[in-house]
Amino acid sequence: MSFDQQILEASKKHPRPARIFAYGTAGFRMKADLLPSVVFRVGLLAAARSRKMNGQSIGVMITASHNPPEDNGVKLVDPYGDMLEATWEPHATAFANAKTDEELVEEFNKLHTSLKINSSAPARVIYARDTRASGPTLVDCLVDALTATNTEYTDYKLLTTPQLHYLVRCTNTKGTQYEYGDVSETGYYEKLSTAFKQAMKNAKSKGTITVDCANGVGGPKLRELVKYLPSQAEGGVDIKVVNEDVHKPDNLNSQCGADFVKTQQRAPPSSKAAPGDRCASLDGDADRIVYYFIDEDSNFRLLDGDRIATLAAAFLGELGEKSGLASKLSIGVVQTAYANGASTKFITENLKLPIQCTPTGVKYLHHAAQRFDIGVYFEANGHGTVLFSPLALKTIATHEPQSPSQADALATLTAATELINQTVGDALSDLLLVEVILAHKAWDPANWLSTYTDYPNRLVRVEVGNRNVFKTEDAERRLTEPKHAQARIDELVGKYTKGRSFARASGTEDAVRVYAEAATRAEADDLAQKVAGIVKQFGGLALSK
Ligand code: NG1
Ligand code: ZN
Repeated sequence: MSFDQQILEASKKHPRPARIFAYGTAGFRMKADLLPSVVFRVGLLAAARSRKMNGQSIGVMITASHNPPEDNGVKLVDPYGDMLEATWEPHATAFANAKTDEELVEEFNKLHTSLKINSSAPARVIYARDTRASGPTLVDCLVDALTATNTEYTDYKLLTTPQLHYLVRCTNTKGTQYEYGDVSETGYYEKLSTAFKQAMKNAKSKGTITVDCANGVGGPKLRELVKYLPSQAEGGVDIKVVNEDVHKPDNLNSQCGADFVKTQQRAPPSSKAAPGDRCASLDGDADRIVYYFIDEDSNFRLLDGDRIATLAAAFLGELGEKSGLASKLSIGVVQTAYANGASTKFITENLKLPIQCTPTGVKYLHHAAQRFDIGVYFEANGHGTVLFSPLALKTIATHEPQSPSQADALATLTAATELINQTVGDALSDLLLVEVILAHKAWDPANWLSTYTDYPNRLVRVEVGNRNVFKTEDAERRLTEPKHAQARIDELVGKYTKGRSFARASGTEDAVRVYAEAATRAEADDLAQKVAGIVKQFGGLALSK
């Protein structure tokens, strides 16, 4: 079967702007007005991917996460709910960059031939979007591609990114022994709330939390989830939802949200939190979360992805021991070079758990985490989850507890496997997990913070002539190119007590990021500035060649 004519006709409606596109760590993301052709072409690829995967449903999420309101983006979700397989990313890039409608059809057919995709096979796509004003127009572009390729589709309208990942997995596992949950948004709330209630059964304290939803899709979705959750009086938690205005598009991620809080190291100006109040912020599509509070001396204290990782790893380790499963389940933590060195030290020396460092981008962390029985992965910015291997799930499900206390711990561990989103980092699921852990430990945020002290650090964004000249190795911790740049950084770092610094090209912005840690804040700032100076010099040199 040939779709040539249908694709040609439809593609004419979505002319490609003169620009080079690349499917990166976050799919395609840019100013929304540049995206119609990209989304149309991603739709074509989704259809091909579904056909290649025997008609399993592929997810398409239209979102630009924590970016400003005028941006948008699109990314694909593979049948098991994880991110698009890396070998397909270049196909997405090739589709997006095809110069003419004819060339696009050629790329489409070339892919079918080279991968032996049967174009008569059924194709299925499910999709959703965040609250951006450009979303509906981009959905129309997607639908044009799905129609042109005779693809069956379901429009889930507004969802958080992790909700779509959940639905993709549910859709494709329905009726199998791996069924993940009911194929509906309600199914998502039911799965999380049932697990939360179970996990809270043996908790020591109950709490209250204020959640800033970045004025994004997380707002209405968290409000919905709350309806399913027990309140503090009912043995659960009181969740106060703030920054949930999705009707004024300009408010999205503006002066609030996880990215604002993490990068500015302060609470949203609108926050009314009193000292000690537990607060959290989601990002625009609710796949990131960070916690924070104001301490007794009125200082802002951040509990970021590293903190959630250490909290979760410690708790799951304890549950493993208490339930008599410690020897049967290996726990590991996956971080990137941006993880604070103090968290890495704490995990190695106090929790005595293995750590793996991967390049930036959740797909790398996710894959690395799959190698452990229980793999905890978080980026410092708050994106992460915990993966349980099929063997770990079986071990937990078949374990016979030897005492009532083992039974209690096992019940909580079992609930955790249901509560934690297995497809992707999920701010709502992570929120409930942290609340469960704090309730079990009877901890306030200050107790949580006191587990270790972060090393002072600074992240700087450096604009250079050409960021692509910066090549790295060792999970992005060292530069291999430009030549001599790393030697200059090493020389500098050696002069600082507890100094650590690295530079890498951003995958999502036209810039190089420099990270530095040192014994004091002043030294960390100074080191970051000096390394940024080196980067500027080499970035400029490379351009002038
Ligand atoms: P880049 O721009 O490649 O540094 C940023 C974040 C990543 C990840 C992606 C996707 C930092 C330092 N980098 O990547 O962690 O979240 O965006 O959104 O936070
Ligand atoms: Zn996000």
